[in-house]
Amino acid sequence: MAEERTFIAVKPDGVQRGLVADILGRFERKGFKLVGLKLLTPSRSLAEQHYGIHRERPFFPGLVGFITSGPVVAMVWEGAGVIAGARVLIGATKPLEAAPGTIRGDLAMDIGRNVVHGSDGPESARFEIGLWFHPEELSSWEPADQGWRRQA
Ligand code: IDP
Ligand code: MG
Repeated sequence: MAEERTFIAVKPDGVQRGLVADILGRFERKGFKLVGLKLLTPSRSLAEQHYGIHRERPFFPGLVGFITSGPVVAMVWEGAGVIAGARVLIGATKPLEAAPGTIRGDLAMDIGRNVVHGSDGPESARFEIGLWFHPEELSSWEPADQGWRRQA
C-alpha cells in the first residue's frame, strides 16, 4: 500500500474541552507520521471552502459558525492507508453511532460537536491539505523506528 497523506483537524469543541493531546496521541500511537501541525482560528473563507461540499445543506451556516468560533488544531498525517485508516480511528459522523474505541465513540455525543475532522478520500485529502497548509509548512522525515512500524 502506497504512502499517502490526510488532513485531520481537532475542531473548536475538542480544543475547548482539552482533548487535543488525546486525539493527536491516538494517531501518533497508531504509528502514523505527523508531517504538519498548527493551531489557528479559521477565517470564514477558509471554513466555507473546507465545507464547500455541504454549502446547500441546512446545517451549513451553523457548521461554518462553529468551525470559525475558536482555535482549531490542523494537522497532516502520513502513512500507508492513512486516509481510510484515520476515518476508522475517528468513527462514524454521528457520535452516538460511533463504535467505542473510536475518537467520536469515546469523546462525543452530538453530530454538531463531534470533535474531529478527517478527509474522506484521496481527492478531499489533497484539496484540504492544500487549503490549510503551505507546502513549506509540511515536513518530510523518517521516524528512526520506521522499520518497527511497517514491514519493508
Ligand atoms: P464527516 O465529518 O464524518 O466527514 P460529513 O458528512 O462530511 O461528516 O459532515 C461534515 C460535518 O458537518 C460533520 O462532521 C458534522 O460536524 C457536520 N454535520 C453533518 N451532518 C450534520 C447534521 O445533520 N447536523 C449538524 N451538523 C452536521
Ligand atoms: Mg466529511
